[in-house]
Amino acid sequence: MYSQLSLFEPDRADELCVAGAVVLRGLARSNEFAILSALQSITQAAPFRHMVTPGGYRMSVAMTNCGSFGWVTDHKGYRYDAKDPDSGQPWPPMPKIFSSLATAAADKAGFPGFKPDTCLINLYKPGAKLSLHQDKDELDFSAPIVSVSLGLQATFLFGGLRRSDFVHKVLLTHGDIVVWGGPARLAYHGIMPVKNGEHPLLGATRINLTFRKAKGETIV
Ligand SMILES: O=C(O)CCC(=O)C(=O)O
Ligand SMILES: [Mn+2]
Repeated sequence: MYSQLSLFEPDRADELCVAGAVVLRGLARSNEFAILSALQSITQAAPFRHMVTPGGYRMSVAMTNCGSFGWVTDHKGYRYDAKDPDSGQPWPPMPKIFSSLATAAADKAGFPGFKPDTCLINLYKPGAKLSLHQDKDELDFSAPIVSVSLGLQATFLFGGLRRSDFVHKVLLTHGDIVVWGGPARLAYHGIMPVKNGEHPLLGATRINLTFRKAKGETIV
């Protein structure tokens, strides 16, 4: 199970072990073209947008979603919604290539049978960041989070269950997948401001796909 796996590769001095969290280096690379092509269809139907936090702050990360639900934020709060508030339409369905990858990654990390019902898609331009936070708007914390990095590299911050806990820094590059669940499911995490750069496929852009189970089985 998850406790046998470590988040951070043991041969890298800056990367330490956290129970319940794993980095699967480069796992998404072999499907990169299929993933990017599926992403293009999603963003044609549900374009990236900068959402606003309940406190009125415009997020530097642009977001969209696919799947049965989408994570949204506005002045009313953070929540999952079956419809894209910009179009009033359901979010684009989750492509099979996405759900299969998420299930395979979770399985490899020791969380068999993961079936995400939502994928939050984050787009970072240089300078964009995500402050330390917990993923806690889901009803089901027994399912892990599967987080796929594409394009420009970024420093991932991974702490503990309290905001004040020690924070590990992990460099994530194109194709890396981080999975966290079990004792790490509610760990604080974030992304440091993305540095300028040019990725061969994505240019000056980092994309992150965050797969989650937003709703409990009974109400899906
Ligand atoms: O971009 C990432 O790697 C992390 C994204 C994240 O934590 C989130 O969307 O909640
Ligand atoms: Mn998160």
